[in-house]
Amino acid sequence: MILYSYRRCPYAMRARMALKYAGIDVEHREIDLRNKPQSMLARSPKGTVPVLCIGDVVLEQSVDIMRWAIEHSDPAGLGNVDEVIAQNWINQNDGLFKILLDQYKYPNRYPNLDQEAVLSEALKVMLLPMQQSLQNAQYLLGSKMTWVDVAIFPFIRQFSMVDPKRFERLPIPAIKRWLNQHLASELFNAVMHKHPVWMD
Ligand SMILES: N[C@@H](CCC(=O)N[C@@H](CS)C(=O)NCC(=O)O)C(=O)O
Repeated sequence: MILYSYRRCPYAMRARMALKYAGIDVEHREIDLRNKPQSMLARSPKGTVPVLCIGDVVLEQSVDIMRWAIEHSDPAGLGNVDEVIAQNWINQNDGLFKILLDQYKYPNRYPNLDQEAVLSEALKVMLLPMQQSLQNAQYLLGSKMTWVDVAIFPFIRQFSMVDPKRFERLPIPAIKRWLNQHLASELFNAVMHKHPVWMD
């Protein structure tokens, strides 16, 4: 099994965490996003990571890789979710919030946007709803961690790192608690090792 990955990509992080959690060993191929290996493009022409090749089967969406891993093995019950609620969180994160995250992270690509307005939209569409859930329960879907926490955590991490001081001042204490728990977790740290770039 081969996983094409990029260390800092939040989609690749969620896939690596799910594979690690499920105890699935893969051949890790770290890519250079500006010089993608032909062997990856031949299997997945759309050219995004993560890509998991399982024999002839190619999984080229991070959520599909997570689901596949958890179906294989789910020792702590990460897959026990209400599918509709789970999918709503993922849609909100991978849709609107990801757009705002890019706008917030790369302000020079969006010179017409006001940073404070972007931040306030991000609070409205994602961070405040998360804060609401996480102040009522330890995890996004309740008292048990699920794959949705794992899937969303890398994006909140990225958001927090754009301007850590500004993030610290945001009125979202439950998210900070949740984020710190994931940052300190064995699972996350086990998938952040550096790999040399793969050459075909
Ligand atoms: N919907 C895809 C999105 C993956 C994605 O956009 N990955 C980014 C890196 S974070 C990528 O590979 N971008 C291609 C590029 O930058 O050329 C998934 O969930 O796997």
